[in-house]
Amino acid sequence: AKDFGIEKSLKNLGIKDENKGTSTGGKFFASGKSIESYSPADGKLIAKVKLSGEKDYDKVIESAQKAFVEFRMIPAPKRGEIVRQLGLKLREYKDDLGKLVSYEMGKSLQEGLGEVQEMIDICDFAVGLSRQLHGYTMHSERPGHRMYEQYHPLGIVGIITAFNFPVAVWAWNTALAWICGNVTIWKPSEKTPLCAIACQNIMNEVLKENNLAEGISSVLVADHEIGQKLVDDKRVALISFTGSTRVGRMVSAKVAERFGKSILELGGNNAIIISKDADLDMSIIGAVFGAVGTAGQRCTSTRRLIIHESVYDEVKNRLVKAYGQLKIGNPLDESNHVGPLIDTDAVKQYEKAIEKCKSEGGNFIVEGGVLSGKNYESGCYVKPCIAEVENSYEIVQHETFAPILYLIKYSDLNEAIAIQNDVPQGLSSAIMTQNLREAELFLSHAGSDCGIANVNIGTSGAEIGGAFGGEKETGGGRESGSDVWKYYMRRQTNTINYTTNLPLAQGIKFDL
Ligand code: UN1
Repeated sequence: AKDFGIEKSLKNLGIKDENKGTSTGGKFFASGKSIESYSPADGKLIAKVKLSGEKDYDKVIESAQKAFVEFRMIPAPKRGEIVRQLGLKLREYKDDLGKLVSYEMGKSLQEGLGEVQEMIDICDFAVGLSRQLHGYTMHSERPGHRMYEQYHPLGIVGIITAFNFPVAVWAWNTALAWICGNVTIWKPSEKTPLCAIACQNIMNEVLKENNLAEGISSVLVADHEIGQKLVDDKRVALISFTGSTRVGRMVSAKVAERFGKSILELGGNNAIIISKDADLDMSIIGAVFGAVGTAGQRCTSTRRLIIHESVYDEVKNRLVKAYGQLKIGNPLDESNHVGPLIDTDAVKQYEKAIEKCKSEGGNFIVEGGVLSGKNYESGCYVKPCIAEVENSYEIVQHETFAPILYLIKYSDLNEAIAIQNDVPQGLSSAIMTQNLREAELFLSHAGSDCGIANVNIGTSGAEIGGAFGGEKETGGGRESGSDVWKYYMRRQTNTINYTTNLPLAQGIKFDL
């Protein structure tokens, strides 16, 4: 038996022992092979899923194409109403879905619930936005002419997501895509298939209650070959991809080759600068949560601390003490701070990174290690660890999805900013300081080169209202808030002549 009431939540979410991985909004179907989803929390089998096969793929695309023709004609605020209803349903299912996220992915229950909250928030945001898909109007250089700009739906949006935010990233994309008049096809991570089926079940209820066509919201729980098909498919106007830089590089090239659009959310290598003028109590909490939250498996996780020499020893000692207090265990048990990694492959990556760090000269002040024995039967629990390093180490330049925190010392803020920027990735960054000059320099064009730059908060836990994403090898994409909706639409400039003359622009004369 599974603990923490998970059986009941699975039932409420429509997860059976054996599930099928494809849906276009109605019944689930699948013709591919079967996979099993195990919980990294207790190592138990949660359920089986039959994957989508090639012919399921074709069916999904055809159904999406058909649905788009209808869906784009539904007024945007009416599409917003559908998203509003999804937000209401998510409120109803929040506890169950948060619990499933925690159980299947391994993040703490608090973070699982937080993830569902992000889904609810983006729905609310999108509802308001559905009446604000504004374009500019501008003055024409020709008399009796009017110019304006409008945004039209793109078509099919393909959403490929990672295991670490198994539900929220789908919602960031779908909520915007739908109000913009697109239809969506989701290929979730194979590591968290049940979270995807649960989301689709919830959306299917909304679609059914509104008598909406199949094909508006589809899911393909499938292997990477089907993912590749989606990326290569000319009928898919936009690919929103969240995952590693390695895979993102291929996705980016493939989509560009066919002149498709892409939104890339790839790796991060996020640092907090802890200045001589930092509030150290806040800094420690921010750093520890950033490094060990979600067991270091957020793309926004804090991987590096760049600490001023005058406070270095104190920060170091306080971190060692804080890490000594961390409770590692079942993420559904709210007395634990740190849950498991997603699977034993991730554990191997963690071990390899520690070894590599040591071989490059890293000095571990909090040792890592894999936990075993009672309560750690899944083999996925590891100890968060801390190493003193040089920023130039190969392993420090690389994103390891695990709770390994690197400490680097600095003496001058410009040097700290240079260190913070001197990695291939550019997602999130932060400075802890009470000094206005330092904060402003960090945020200036001579400061952080990341898509996210914070003052006196950590690197993770971005709110949905802002644009989320990063520069350099993070891929340059933006998701969720602000004016990100524009990525999900095609832009059109319109010029209308309401006179009886036909003057040409640029003063060109052309008489017959
Ligand atoms: C991710 O890790 O892919 O900023 C997304 C955060 C979350 C999103 C992380 N709101 O930490």
